Amino acid sequence: MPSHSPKVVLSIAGFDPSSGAGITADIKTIAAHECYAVTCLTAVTVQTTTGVNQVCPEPAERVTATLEALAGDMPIAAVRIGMLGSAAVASAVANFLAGRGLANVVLDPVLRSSSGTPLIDERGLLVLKDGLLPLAAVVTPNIEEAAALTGLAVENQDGMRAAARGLHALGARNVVVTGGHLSPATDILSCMTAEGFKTYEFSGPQLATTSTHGTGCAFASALACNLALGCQIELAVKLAKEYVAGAMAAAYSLGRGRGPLNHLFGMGKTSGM
Ligand code: PXL
Repeated sequence: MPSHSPKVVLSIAGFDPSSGAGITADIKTIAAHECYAVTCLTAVTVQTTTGVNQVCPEPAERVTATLEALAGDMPIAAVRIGMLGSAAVASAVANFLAGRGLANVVLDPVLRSSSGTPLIDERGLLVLKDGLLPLAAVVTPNIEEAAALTGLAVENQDGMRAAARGLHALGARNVVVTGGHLSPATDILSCMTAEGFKTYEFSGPQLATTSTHGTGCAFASALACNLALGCQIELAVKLAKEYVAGAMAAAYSLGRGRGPLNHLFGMGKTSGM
């Protein structure tokens, strides 16, 4: 029996019944990193691999009560913030973080599902930008989210770098703009340091797969785990990117739409049958 306690990683996200994205997917990613997952539900969705049919935000008071109860019970080593659903829930999360000063907060600024459904309202986007961005250790927009948050056109690596600067200007300490749809698939990490901005580039092959449902959730949760485990940001991003690539490469063919990743690909044989 392991004698040490695992690092506790908190996922603040929505519920996707198909477990490709959201809190149930995050639990798998966090378990795959040998951390302990606790969760705070922000919204219930009805969705499958083919798309999102319904979005129902949770009451903000329940979000606050959940976060305060968890933080009072366990030492939280990292946080992954995903879908927020509404401005009220986004404010509840921002107030909690401002009061607690937790380390290793990874903000995945989820605006739409991969199938295009809005997962936050207009006012919520403003709270995310003004209230949450400055509290995060790292923000992980994809290209579309980076464009929506900065108002810049982001179509290539130069655009990703410019958007990262724009996000620093909004108060973000570290920014990863993920460009999984680019060829080659390139992520840009931009860090605000005492000596100025430092930029790192991570390239990998673009994987020919339709199993892309929840890649953003998996990346942000893996990054939170790596930070919780003590990695410096550059290594944490590199390992998170490798984790997502591995989970995509090992994905099973499930569902009629964009299939889920195989989050637990590192756990040996998944079927003895
Ligand atoms: O892939 C984004 C997404 C979709 N659906 C739910 C989520 C998230 C991200 O957190 O929580 C329910």
